[in-house]
Amino acid sequence: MIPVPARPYPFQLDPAHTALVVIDMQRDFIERGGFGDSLGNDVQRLKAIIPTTAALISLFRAQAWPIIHTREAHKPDLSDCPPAKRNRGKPGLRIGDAGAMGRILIAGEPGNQIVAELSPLDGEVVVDKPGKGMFYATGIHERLKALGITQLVFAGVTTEVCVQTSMREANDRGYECLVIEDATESYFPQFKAATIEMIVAQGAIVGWATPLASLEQAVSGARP
Ligand code: C5J
Repeated sequence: MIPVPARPYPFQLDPAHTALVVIDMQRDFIERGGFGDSLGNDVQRLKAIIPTTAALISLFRAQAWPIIHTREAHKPDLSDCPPAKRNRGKPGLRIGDAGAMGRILIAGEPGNQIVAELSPLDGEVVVDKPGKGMFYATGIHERLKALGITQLVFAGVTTEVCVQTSMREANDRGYECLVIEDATESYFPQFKAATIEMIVAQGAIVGWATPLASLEQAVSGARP
């Protein structure tokens, strides 16, 4: 076990059973002209975590620990997008509508690709998820179980929507979860702060939180 300084108390990282999950670092949410931008959000806030997230991915690649990338993505025929989800938002800017980077949140469209700086490598798992959470209708739980994964380290966007939902789903399925605070972001700083507090409250009721530097130092200190 590698003890990682974290809130609310040190996280005991089990290197043989840990995977990184990078949530929805896709152009739709992060680049100008994407879904997030078209809804009036400041995408710069999300773009700013790309270097930290890249460093986190590099750390996992260097250890040959598994990496999972997710995308919020619907089928082109929208058969996996309930009307209750599609009908929200501004007309013309809804899921499946034509945007500046192709159809919004549709698999295969330019805007649905993970940003170039964080492109998955061959062998890394890429999960297209129709929900906010990574477990709903994806089969990822079975894949993680087959790999023997019991701990998940989380990064990505947005903290209070897809990251938090995925952490809560993971928590209920028995995973120990650690979120890297400076590798996740929200369009709303107060939502990010509140989410981290909710996660670590009540003795890590959802999981643990730590900055990347703490994880890096713990892992490098544990090297033989
Ligand atoms: C949102 C996400 N915010 N990836 N998706 O709709 O958090």
